[in-house]
Amino acid sequence: MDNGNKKVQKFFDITAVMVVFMAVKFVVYYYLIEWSVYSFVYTVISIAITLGLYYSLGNSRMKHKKLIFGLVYIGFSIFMFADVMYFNYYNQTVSIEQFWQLGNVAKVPESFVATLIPLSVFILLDIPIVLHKFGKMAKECTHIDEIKPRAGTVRVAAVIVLLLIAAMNPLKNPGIAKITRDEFFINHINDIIINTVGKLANEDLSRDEVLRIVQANTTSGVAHDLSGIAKGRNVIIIQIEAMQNFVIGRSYNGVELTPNLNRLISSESLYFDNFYTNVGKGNTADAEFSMLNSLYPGTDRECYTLYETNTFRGLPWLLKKEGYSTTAFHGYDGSFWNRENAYPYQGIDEFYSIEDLNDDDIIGLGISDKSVFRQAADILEKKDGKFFSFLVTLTNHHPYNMDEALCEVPVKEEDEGSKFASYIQTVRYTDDAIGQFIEDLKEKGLYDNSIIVMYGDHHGLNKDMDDNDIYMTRFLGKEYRYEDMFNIPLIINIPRSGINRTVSTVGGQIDILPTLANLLGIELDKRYICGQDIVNVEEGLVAFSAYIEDGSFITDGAIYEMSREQIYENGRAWEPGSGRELDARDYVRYYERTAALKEASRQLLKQNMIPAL
Ligand code: GP9
Ligand code: MN
Repeated sequence: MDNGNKKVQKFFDITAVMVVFMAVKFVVYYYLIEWSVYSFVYTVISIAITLGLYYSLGNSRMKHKKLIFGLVYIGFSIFMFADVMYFNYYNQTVSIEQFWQLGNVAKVPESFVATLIPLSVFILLDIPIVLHKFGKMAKECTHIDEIKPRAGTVRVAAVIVLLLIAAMNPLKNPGIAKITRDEFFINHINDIIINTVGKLANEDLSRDEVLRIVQANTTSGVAHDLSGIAKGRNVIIIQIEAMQNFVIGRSYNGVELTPNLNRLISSESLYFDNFYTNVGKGNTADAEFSMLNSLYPGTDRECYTLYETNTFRGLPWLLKKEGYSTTAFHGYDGSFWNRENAYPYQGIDEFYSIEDLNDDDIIGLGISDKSVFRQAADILEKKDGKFFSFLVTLTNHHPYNMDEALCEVPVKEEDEGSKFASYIQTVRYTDDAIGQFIEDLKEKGLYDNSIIVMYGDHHGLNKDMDDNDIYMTRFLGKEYRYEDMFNIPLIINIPRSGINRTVSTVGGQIDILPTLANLLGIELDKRYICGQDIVNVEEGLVAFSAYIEDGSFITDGAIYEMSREQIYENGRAWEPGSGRELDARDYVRYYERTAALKEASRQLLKQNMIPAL
């Protein structure tokens, strides 16, 4: 070994050097999942726990201790890496409940790469140094006969017991609650406890209790404005991938971003400008599920998988009863989000996915919106009788890469290379596709006798990613906040109705079914409906489940963000738009209502309590 190499090795043999690398690992971790004044404390605790394991295992007589420590160290480092990526996307760390998402990540590789953060490499950089040092220590220790048998095992067990007590926080100390939420080890142990033992201990509510909760927390008014106005019409629902409301009615560099949607809004339509996404971790699938059933999605994963074979009485079932045929179209794999298995139980009889359609034009993940719409119009033309048709668009999907020849918006120099610039191109493309679809419907004589519902599924530009806040704040001329990120358009186009109205009551995907049922003049059993008819209700309310802490919500004139440690008083409320701080205590009743409705939705689904129609 030459001198230089020896020097390098000696340098890495210094314990202080190893600890510095460990410190960098944790500082980078806490920095990437939101640095706060407490992060120093968390860093110290995390290093202490790591060193506790390092020394107690290293100085033990345990067999295969090098292998065990190596696996544990590499394992939790990878977990930390996953945490920061997940946080970058969802604003939350990974729960064991989310392991299922690994499979989906592989199916959207472009989005995965776009979510990587270069700085996070420091979370993995210390691994060879720590393992090398551990190997040396372990080797030296095996020759020491003085180590008491089982002494190391007892120390390892002591570290684990201490961690368990901190994670369970039996005295409900608010300081420890914060640590439980944010310190890497304690947070994940706490998560494992909640999702295993905690769930087993959760009590089920009786059917009567659940139905009482639903009725007590939804305000089903007596007004029936616009009732039956679209009775008997074909129902066409277009769920638009990642369509946010800020593009509506706006131009960029002299180009209108959504000319076709704007034209629809100013013709015979209801336009809801205070409409918000209520998706959980199941993103697109949650938006669909909530719209179809007027239930809150779970916070953990998509209901299409969790409750695939439950009985439902959502929109397709209601319409089937009225003699409608039910068809869905989506230009990606039928298996994604478990659609192909779940749709029959949702009452959707025919599903055209990429396997069934002509994949003549691919953009991003799958068939382009224009091609899917064209093929859908041809299929719908051949339908006998009234139809329900559900189209889920795809081209405007993160990371919004599209052939330059298709990009119609000239980008300003200051926005070049940004996600924002790519996003407005695919938005404009999808808008164009919708315009073409409307023309096709007219040409085929299907337009006049239809009601066409269009809404976004969730945000496209996460305010905490890709410097979106900078570009968006410049575009909006005001700070880009949650109320902008979660704000999606809902447009209900009713040709020949003479109706043109903007509704500003707060609503979400959860409210589409009751709102539409009123317009279609269909009777609903409100006991199984967690949303409300936002044409007729006096006060809107939508609970958020993802990208912001669970427990957050929006109502008319106020948005509330729950604290990370899930303590209502520690959260904050403000006025949407102006950002003016409000007193959160004035809104606690809305929090209670949303919590009750989420629990009712969960119980209805978990216990499969919804009877078939
Ligand atoms: C995939 C598409 C996208 O089929 O619906 O899902 P998302 O990644 O937006 O949840
Ligand atoms: Mn989506």
